[in-house]
Amino acid sequence: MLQKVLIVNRGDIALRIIRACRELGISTVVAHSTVDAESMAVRLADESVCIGPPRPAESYLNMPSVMMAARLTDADAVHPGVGFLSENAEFAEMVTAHDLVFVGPSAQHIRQMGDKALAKSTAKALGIPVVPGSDGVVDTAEEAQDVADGIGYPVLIKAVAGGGGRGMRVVESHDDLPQAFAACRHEARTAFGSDAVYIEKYLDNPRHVEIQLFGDGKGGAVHYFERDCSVQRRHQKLIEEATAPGIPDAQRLAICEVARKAVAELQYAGPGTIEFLYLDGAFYFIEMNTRLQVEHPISEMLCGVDLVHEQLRVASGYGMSRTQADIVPQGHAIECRINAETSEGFLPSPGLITAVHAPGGPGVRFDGHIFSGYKVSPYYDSLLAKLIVHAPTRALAITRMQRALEEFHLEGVASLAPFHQRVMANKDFQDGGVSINWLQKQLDAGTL
Ligand code: MV4
Repeated sequence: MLQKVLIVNRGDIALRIIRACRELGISTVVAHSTVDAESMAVRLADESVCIGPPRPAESYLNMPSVMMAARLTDADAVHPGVGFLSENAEFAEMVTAHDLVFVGPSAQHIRQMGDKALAKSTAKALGIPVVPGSDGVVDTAEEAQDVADGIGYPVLIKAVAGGGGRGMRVVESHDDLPQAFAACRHEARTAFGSDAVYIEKYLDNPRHVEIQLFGDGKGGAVHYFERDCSVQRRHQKLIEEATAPGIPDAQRLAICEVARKAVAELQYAGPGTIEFLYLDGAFYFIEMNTRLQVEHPISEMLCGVDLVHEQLRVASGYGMSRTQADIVPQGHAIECRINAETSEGFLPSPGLITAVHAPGGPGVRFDGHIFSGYKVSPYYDSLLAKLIVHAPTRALAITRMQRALEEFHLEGVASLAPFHQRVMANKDFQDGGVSINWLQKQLDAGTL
């Protein structure tokens, strides 16, 4: 087993990794910025090392500083967590070049999936259904018009280096295309340093359904079923659930199996997520994330697994603890992301937390890093805690989430808890299967 892991992250995910390491007897070092010196992760880790000032570019994204921290503390592995350096192929390479274990997939797989056009062609070649569109990158507006005329409007121009909602443009007609094409390329060049784009049919009002996968790096892979992450605002997921409601079991299982086979074929190592849009009864691949995701706990609760244990096992060369037959989904799990934002208007609410009480009881998991005296910093994302519930049925999971949200108590900063209560009580949400535009429509209409 690995002996000492350097955790290059903060907040609840740093705690999540510390907890898994503790249970496996692995020592932990948390690399932190100056403002995070008093964090719960620093308190709970065996060691800590400051890697720079608050701004992420100077600390959590500062590769030389991180490598120095690994060397100084004699770590034998680096865990990037979620966000920050977790999908940076250059960093994964650097870690490996220094004879340290990168707890994650190979740099090659990170790079392959980071190029969204290459990810799509790879997925297609592996038998995964994709959105109709260009065969890879499109170089000229004329070529783009030919593709778009063929698939029909509206179409979406997407940056190869984009993802997570950045670098996309909808085009309604043949005549609108050249201007949008030029603008999208320009934006992509400015934002990502690459103006490569590709074209897809624009899917109107789909659901976002993603599959949790896990590979052993040697051609073995399992899936941990799917999550529905459609309740989002401006590309920020707010509520996720597993499994996806209202999709026939046979169809869910079939797409999970296609995705599992693809990841096995790739000899992919560690956790990964294949994202789909689901519209009119069909799945369409959009992206693959080559990291642990924020919402991984709902799959853990559904399947009774610890995905970070699995990650550390595979990184240590022990292989996965289960085969597909060992993975049995039970009941239903829901996660609410409790951000330090107002529940009316989603305005950031930094400041000092003066009191907090975490919910508990059967089927409730609170993955948070907050405590009384914690200062919510404006430098980082505003996630205070993930509240996850598990229950035998979806209806009981909603009731349990309502009960847990009632127990949650916070003073000093605003949170999304009241917003989540409104969603849990909403008829559309309770019916299940809302689309990615549902939340914004409700907010615009003042019906939530
Ligand atoms: C799309 C789409 C509609 N049609 N692709 C946004 C983030 C990136 N992961 C892909 N995204 C989308 N791709 C086609 N062909 C709509 C979105 C999209 C979206 C997807 C998932 C979750 C939330 C979203 C919000 C707006 C747009």
